[in-house]
Amino acid sequence: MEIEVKQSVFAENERVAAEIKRILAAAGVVALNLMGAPGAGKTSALIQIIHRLPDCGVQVIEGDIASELDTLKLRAMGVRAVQINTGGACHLEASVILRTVREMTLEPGYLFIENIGNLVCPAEFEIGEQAKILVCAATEGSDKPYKYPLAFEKAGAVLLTKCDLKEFVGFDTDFFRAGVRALNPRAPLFEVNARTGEGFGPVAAWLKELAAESTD
Ligand SMILES: Nc1nc2c(ncn2[C@@H]2O[C@H](COP(=O)(O)OP(=O)(O)O)[C@@H](O)[C@H]2O)c(=O)[nH]1
Ligand SMILES: [Mg+2]
Repeated sequence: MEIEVKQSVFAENERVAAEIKRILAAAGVVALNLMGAPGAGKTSALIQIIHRLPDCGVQVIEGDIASELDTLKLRAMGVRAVQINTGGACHLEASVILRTVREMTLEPGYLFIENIGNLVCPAEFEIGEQAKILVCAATEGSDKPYKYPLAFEKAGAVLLTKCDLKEFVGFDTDFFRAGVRALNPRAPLFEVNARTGEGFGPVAAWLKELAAESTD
């Protein structure tokens, strides 16, 4: 019974996600779903990414259980950002994104959706994105692909953040990389430091390729 209910929830979510995809594609918008644990560095990475996509028509939807802190940070940079507060829900669902997208003035470019900080549930729900970017911090430990496989399996790209802290937390890069590769042979794995911006050039190049592919 529980399985049946879950399946119908996923099926309805996927139907709505497909509708979002149609709306975004018609508007020339490439959507990215940023997932990762609370504090992994999603917003910090997004800020670095935005710096490397000038004049690319960037819009952001910020998902949080509470507060507008990340949205205010982005708006202070001149970024068009909309806040969703779930009031407790641990992931964003397509129905919420559809409502939000319908209220936005869409312009061609990128729509980054920062999901709720959580390494589990966001991976289960499509929200109309072209690709999921999984943000995982070195401080979370090198075993995370082994313990939270779905998020890594579904990632279009993996951002290993806080690489400046690797040496202080004894991060084992080879173990982490092997875990990622076992689940996801193709997704690029970018090693970055959002404090300095190191490593974000290749991330921006990947995003530009993705946009070019989607307009082909
Ligand atoms: N040392 C270091 N700190 C980082 C890095 N990225 C983010 N942080 C810090 O980690 C904390 C959480 O970052 P935030 O971007 O808010 O994470 P979010 O909750 O995933 O959006 C903040 O204090 C950031 O300054 C990084 O690459 N290196
Ligand atoms: Mg954030």
